[in-house]
Amino acid sequence: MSRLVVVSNRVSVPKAQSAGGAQGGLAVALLAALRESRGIWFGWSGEETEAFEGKIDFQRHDGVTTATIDLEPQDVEEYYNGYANRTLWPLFHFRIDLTEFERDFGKGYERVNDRFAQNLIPLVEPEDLIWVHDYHLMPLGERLRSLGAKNRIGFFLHIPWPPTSLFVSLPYHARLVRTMLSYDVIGFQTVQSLDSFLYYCEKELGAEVDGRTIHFEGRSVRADAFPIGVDFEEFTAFEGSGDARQAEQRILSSSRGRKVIIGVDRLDYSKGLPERFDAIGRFFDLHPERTAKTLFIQIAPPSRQDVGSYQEIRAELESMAGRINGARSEVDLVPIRYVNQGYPRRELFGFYRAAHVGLVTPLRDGMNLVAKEYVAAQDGEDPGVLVLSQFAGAADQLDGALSVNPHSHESMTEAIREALDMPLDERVGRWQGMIDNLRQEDVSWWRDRFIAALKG
Ligand code: ADQ
Repeated sequence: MSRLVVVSNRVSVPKAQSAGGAQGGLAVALLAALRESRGIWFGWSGEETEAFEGKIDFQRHDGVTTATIDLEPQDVEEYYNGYANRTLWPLFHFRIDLTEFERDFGKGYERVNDRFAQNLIPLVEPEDLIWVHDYHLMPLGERLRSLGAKNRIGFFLHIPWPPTSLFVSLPYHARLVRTMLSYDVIGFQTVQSLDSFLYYCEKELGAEVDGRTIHFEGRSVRADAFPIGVDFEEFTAFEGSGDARQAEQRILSSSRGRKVIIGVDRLDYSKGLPERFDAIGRFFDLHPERTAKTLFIQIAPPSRQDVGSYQEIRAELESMAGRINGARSEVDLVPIRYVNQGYPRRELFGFYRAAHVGLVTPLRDGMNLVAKEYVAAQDGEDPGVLVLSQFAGAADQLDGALSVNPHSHESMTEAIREALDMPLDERVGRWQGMIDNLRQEDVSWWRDRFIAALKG
């Protein structure tokens, strides 16, 4: 069996059993595959060092080796806060207004990809399968090839691939995509992203595209859609846990009979939070009699606090939540609870289960696992309703959700009303259609399909 080498910006170090449930489904799935193949997970430690001197920190847990390097402050600023999070992230989420094009960011990005390749290559054996993750590391395959790697190397993009008309605003866009054609397999979350990529390769690069195979300068690359799923077994097993039940009870008892609408997101402008808050405010304006009967809980831990646009959206949401509550609260009633902290996954399970409506309304999202987790956490005898943005990758699979356009407050307020009023038989019917998909197309299905493609 070939060994698997996973490469991502950050590495998830396997946790001791007692901390189980704190790790995300993606990490759990990748660690399982790494364990089976006695593989390596390589990436940035998340730490900074004044001068990088080639030190790799190796740790071994439970059959998996993690290998991490520190980055210099300039690398973190240019590669991570810069090119990854101020250039590629906004552009790939269709936010050209927030996209910053700085020459130094691009240089830092290439430098760190070089550094990853130089430090990884001595660890790679000839038969290893190498699986590179996400937008931080798009050129890594080409860097590894230039250092002599002949291995099968695959790349999976967790975020959307933008339409060509947007993508070409990136300086050196062709250079970036040409590096990607050093991979053997390139995976996207959705067919829409796949099609945008194939279109770019054909029209802008002049590659020959034959179905899902790209022929370019003597190489053949397979591109395909591999929608990521949740770790269904692990997540639904939380049903029996005391922590999940306690979390559910915390919401049920504190909401005192009100119907609960929940949002759970990293605090990020792609998640459509101001639009969601605005829709909630308008919903209360349209239906004032429901203010005392409805509670909106938004859980949104801050992320990427070193980037200005993230500080701005945080301030914007605080003031929106304050305004909406200020105008509608009573001494014993607050319509919005806005919480800036993350919770362990088993507690999230309980929160999802207590909520009558899951409001997942990103303006753009590669997949969105919260939508899938919300459905997986429901009680099949009395399930809640998922309200889902048409612009989340998950919308392709979750056809039992109420689909909304997050830019339209009419679409959002109407879906919220419909979800709150939906009769039991319709809720059950919609949920059943989705739960089978979540069980079958789970995170192991996603991983196994990608690895099968990578084996060729
Ligand atoms: P993210 O943008 O981080 O990921 P998402 O898929 O919604 O987005 O969430 C990933 C995980 O974070 C979920 O398992 C969720 O439970 C957890 N999470 C989110 N908010 C949380 C909170 N408030 N507290 C605790 N946990 C929270 C990127 C892409 C997505 C894609 C994933 C996986 O942007 O589109 O679905 O990768 O490929």
